[in-house]
Amino acid sequence: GVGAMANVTITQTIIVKAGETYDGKGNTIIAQGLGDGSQAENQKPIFRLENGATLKNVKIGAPGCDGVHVYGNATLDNVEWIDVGEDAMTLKSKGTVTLNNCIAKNAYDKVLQINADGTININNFRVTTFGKVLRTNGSGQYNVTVTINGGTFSGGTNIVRTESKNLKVRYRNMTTSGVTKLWEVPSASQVSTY
Ligand code: DGU
Ligand code: CA
Ligand code: CA
Ligand code: CA
Repeated sequence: GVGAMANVTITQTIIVKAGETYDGKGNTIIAQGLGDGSQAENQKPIFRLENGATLKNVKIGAPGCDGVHVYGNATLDNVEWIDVGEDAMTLKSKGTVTLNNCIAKNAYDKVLQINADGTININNFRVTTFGKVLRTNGSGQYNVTVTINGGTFSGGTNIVRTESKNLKVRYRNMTTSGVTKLWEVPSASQVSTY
């Protein structure tokens, strides 16, 4: 039958292998021993998604540790970060990541950390309290296309912050409130609606 939603305690990163799907069925993952959810680097991720993996219907509770690491392509459907840790999701190697109907709350700094070339499709994302919704790593000139189709972003510094001249962002149906500067990018020409 259909079980009630529950807390699931983990002591190791959950690995979703290439092409496989992890369906959290609405449960909340509580990590032990993977990190404290602070801004300390080198915390472990809650999930590691290998190429072509899907993560869905899951809440990530505190501590958020280093969130979700993605290697290649991935889809995240209905994932909620209740209290983002060091960051929520990191693209670790080149790929296309699609986030559908996800929620992220209470990110001290970054939500989506982009450390590789990629295509990031954001559909209906709700983020409250953040530094940057999306940040590329340092001064790296990553080739990134970001598409935001539907989003509510409240209480933060930037939607995108990048030093990359090779990042483009397109957006529509986006609502923001209390965001200091939407686009912190080398050139305004990198941002457009569609
Ligand atoms: O800049 O590389 O914050 O993946 C220094 C570091 C930093 C990364 C990034 C991440 O940018 O650790 O969490
Ligand atoms: Ca970091
Ligand atoms: Ca937090
Ligand atoms: Ca991190």
